[in-house]
This record gives sequence, C-alpha cells and structure tokens, in this order.
Amino acid sequence: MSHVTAHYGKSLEECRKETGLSKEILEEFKHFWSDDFEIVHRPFGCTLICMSNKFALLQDDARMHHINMNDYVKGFPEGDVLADKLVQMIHKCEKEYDDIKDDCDRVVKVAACFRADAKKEGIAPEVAMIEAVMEQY
Ligand code: BOM
Repeated sequence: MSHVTAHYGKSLEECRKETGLSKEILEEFKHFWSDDFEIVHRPFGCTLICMSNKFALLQDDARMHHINMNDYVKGFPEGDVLADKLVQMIHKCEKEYDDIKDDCDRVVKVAACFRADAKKEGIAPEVAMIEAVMEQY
C-alpha cells in the first residue's frame, strides 16, 4: 500500500491548483494515512476525484471504476494480494454513503471509511514506509 500511495500521491500538486486544496489542510499526500489528518474537508474530496481521474480510476458518476482500479493496484509490489481487497473495501464504503449527492462530499466520506477499514485490516501503511519508496516514482 505504501507503493500505491506514493505513486497516487504524485498527482496531488497538479490537482491542488484545480481544487484549491490548501497546504494547511494537507501538506503532502503521505499524511493521508496519519491519524492527525482529519478526513473531513470538501476540497479534499474534490482533490481525490481529480487525482483519481488522472489514472482513470473513476466512472462518469464519480464512483470507482473496478477494473481500472484493480489493474492499477496490481502493477505495484504485492499488488496481486492488494487489488481485490482494495476494490472490495472501497466499494463497501461507497455503498455506505451512496445517498450523498454531492460528489466531493461523498468521496470525503468514502475516503475516511476506507482509511478506517484499512487500519482495521492492517493494510494501512506507515508514513515512514511511504517516504522510503517515494523516490522510486
Ligand atoms: O467513490 C469514489 C472512490 C474514490 C476512490 C479513491 C479513494 C482513495 C482514498 C485515498 C487514499 C489513497 C491511497 C492509496 C491509493 C488508492 C488508489
């Protein structure tokens, strides 16, 4: 998961300009996994949509594109074991918040749900692990 985060996180700066996400809210993407980062800000949800679109990970309805997400994750170390799990986890969270009409607001909720579940499942990376692989991307 550290590899996926390091790669996905590279699109943050490009999207920051589009969505106006401040450095006060999130300085670097690796902090997504830090307990100190509260996943509550609408601009962060808009930023995740922008970032995901850079890798074609979403459908037109701003829900995850299952096949593309699976293929994307598979390309990283331990991707084979991670891909199915990640798609299932995100989809479970999407279903929980399907009634939220605003895409950015809904994606914030989905992301918070996903982080909580990833921590419970023991697949959330340490920030230091992300730092260690960032230079590979
Ligand atoms: O319903 C919209 C689904 C949005 C998918 C993006 C969720 C990703 C949460 C942010 C965490 C990212 C860490 C690693 C990369 C996963 C692609």
